[in-house]
Amino acid sequence: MAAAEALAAAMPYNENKENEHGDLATEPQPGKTVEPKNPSATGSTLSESNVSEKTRKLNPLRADGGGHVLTTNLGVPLADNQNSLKAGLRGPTLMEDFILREKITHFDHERIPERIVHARGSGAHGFFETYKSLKKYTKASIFAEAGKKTPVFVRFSTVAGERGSTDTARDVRGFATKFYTDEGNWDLVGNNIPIFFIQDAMKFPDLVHAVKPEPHHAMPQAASAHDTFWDFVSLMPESTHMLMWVMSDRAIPRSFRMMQGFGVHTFRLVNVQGESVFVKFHWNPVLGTHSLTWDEAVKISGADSDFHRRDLWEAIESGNYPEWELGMQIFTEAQADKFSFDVLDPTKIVPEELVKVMPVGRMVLNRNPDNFFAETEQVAFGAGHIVPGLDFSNDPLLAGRIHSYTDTQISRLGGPNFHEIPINAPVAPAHNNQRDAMHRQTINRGRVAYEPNSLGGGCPFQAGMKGGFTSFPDPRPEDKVRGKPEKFADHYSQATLFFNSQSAVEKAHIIAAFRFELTKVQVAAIRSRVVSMLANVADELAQGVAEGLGIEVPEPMPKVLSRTAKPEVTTSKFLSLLARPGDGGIRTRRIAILVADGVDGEAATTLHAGLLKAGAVPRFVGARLGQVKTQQGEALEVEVTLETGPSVLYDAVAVPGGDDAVKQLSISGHAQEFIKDAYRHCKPILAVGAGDALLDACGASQNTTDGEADPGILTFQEGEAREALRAFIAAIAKHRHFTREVDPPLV
Ligand code: HDE
Repeated sequence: MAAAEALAAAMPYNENKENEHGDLATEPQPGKTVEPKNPSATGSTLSESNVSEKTRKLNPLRADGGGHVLTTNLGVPLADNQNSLKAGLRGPTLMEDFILREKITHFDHERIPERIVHARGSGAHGFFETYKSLKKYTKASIFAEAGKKTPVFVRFSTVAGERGSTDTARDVRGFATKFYTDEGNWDLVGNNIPIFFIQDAMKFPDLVHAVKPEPHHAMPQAASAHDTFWDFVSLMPESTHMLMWVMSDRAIPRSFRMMQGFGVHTFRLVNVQGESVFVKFHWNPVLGTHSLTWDEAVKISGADSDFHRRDLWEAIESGNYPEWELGMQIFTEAQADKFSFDVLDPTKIVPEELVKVMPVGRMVLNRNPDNFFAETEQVAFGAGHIVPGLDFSNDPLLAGRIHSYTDTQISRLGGPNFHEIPINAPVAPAHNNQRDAMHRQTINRGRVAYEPNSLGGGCPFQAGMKGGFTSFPDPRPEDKVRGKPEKFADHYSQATLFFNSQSAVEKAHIIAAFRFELTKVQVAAIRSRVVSMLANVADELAQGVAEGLGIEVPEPMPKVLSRTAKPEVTTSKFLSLLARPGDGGIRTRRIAILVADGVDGEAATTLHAGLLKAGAVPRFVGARLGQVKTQQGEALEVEVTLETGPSVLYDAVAVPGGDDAVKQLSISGHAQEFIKDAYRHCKPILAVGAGDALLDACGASQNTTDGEADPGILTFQEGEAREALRAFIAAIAKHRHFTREVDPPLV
């Protein structure tokens, strides 16, 4: 089904949709009730720990309410769900009303603590498919053979904002994937930026306290543009490289579907012989990496603070399943020892020129959660959730994470049994002697809850070195110390590499982002300290930011190392967003077609149909809902209003022409704003016939820019809608047309 048709159908909940996913439909579905395994098949009888069938029938984990009468939580049918029990119609409500009390008590406790970081997120189900066997490197069953499919659940998030905060804040995005492998759950809890602010877990609470709303007045929400954040990072030069990424357009993605993901740390792969190599994980989106502009991101926050959540949901509902390729950078310890940087330092990348990214599989997200709370909110990722064939490196940031995630789930999800919540439960059967605790679901049978035992036939028993998880020995006898290796102290080489690898437009955006953030910082000394840090990265950067703040570039911040190892590469083409355009299509791009009475209906419908056919989501946008009459005398249904669907919610805009329509639009403040914003945000703008006049009225026509012609402003004569459509599609596929960018922006 074409994207827009599906979206237009408003997508009611489809009970059968699990069956649309081909092969996976027959496989265990995380979050779904899994039928209990046959106890004899697991070799265990007395210690069988799955929920018994009887319990499941009595207490179904999934409830849809269809065809049933209302009951209390204990199954008592309700005669009246409208009125509390009163002594007389105008009398007091009685304590005796156990039905009201149960309902209100449950409601009072509906909220659970939000995540301390990454509170705001959106999730989806899907699968991962391995391209070819990686047995040479790892015994992980997920990578054992070509074509092997593993169910996944992914949660994307922002870091700093609270649960209800806006989606388009400038922030790192979480990209956490839970693989339900047949040897247990593996969580790749990554971000959309390949490095991090700090090098050691010891500093994480400080970083988070600094970036979160300031504690005295709880402001600002979901923003790093405030004093405490910049105070902290300017005293932590190791954050310089990460600041480059966070001030780049990476931190304002167009869509979760259009951003990369990274495991950040160096991990290990371990094969059946016990040999190990290092690995870095990369997710690359098929649609390419695309970003918003800052002005647009700010305005989207007002127009639709669920912008990314809605985008992900609608894409999946309309059958446009987001897809990423998983890549691995694999290298040996001996290679790593020769690098100019330390691979255990999470503030460093391994440049792709140095170690290629090898594609190993693809991930497709093809099912929205049935219930946000039960799945997306209760999903519990853990950096310590790994499976045989994978292992940790000694990255000191990773070490802290291995501890932190389980610990945080205990208070967030109310105890240590969070693994029993359907979204967290493995599809691989779990057997052990852990028992009891808050909210225990499993009814363990038998009297044996210890190992070794003879009374339970010795079950469950150790899998042994071959089948079980074993840690790579990594022999490195050294003294216990609190300290860091010397290469960790090179805080600037890779920040410079990143900046120098950006296009001119991206550099300008980074400078503008620093300017914006630091302008909001109240203490001048902090602003100046940040610029002194940037002076160690690139003159152009420090100069640009200083100018924006109205100060001189201060002395560069003293460096810890006077000499650093010569970097292997000084620019990397892989670091520019523009180098990752994706497959060049316009699928799921949202296109506004502005209409009013008298619109050229032929042009409008030709554009609408053509865009729909190309997989985009066109919308007739008008002053109010209802119909407009075309110049040909036909009726055209307005789908969205200028008021509820401003330009920032679209990727491109077309003005189909028709004298009367253009006259009306030209005097509408909303329509003018629409075009001006599309122009300011460098989006493709098409005018057919008289439509050109609206562009002129908004200062958005071709000749308002100096120099180069703007390939994103397209004008065609009346009757040329087909030619216009072709050119428009090509321009949309380019995403943005930055040749027109001027700073400060047009008013
Ligand atoms: Fe996290 N992080 N983190 N983090 N993190 C959490 O776990 C933590 C770090 C990341 O969608 C928490 O369940 C420490 C790096 C994601 O549910 C918590 C350190 C990276 C998510 C926690 C880090 C991440 C979290 C909060 C430094 C990228 C959201 C709630 C030592 C590789 C997962 C929770 C989701 C969430 C701790 C640093 C990614 C508190 C201690 C580096 C994507 O446990």
